[in-house]
Amino acid sequence: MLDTTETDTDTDTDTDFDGVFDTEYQCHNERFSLRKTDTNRDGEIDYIVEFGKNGLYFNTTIFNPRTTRIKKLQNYKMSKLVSAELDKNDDGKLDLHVIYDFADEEISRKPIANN
Ligand SMILES: [Ca+2]
Ligand SMILES: [Ca+2]
Repeated sequence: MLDTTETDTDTDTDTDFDGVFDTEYQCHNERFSLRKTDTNRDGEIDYIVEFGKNGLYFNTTIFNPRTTRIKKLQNYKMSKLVSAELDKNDDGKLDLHVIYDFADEEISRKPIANN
């Protein structure tokens, strides 16, 4: 049965007022669920933030603006960065897993096996 209380809205925002929409917000049940940004204004989304139910950062995905492939995936707990996966050699495959402590210091980094 369809829950009619669910709402989804999209909002396009021109954050630097240059007349071009660069940021898109997606709302679910009147809270932000996703924010997509074209940080270098080339028309391609290169920065995506996903918000958790509490409205805090859940994870961010950063794309390499040059290759438009995924560059970095960051995972948050209560808006605190806890871990990340990175593509160090720009081949479009995440190859390094990093874990951070409470001070955003790296406490471990280990390679991700690519196949
Ligand atoms: Ca871009
Ligand atoms: Ca790689």
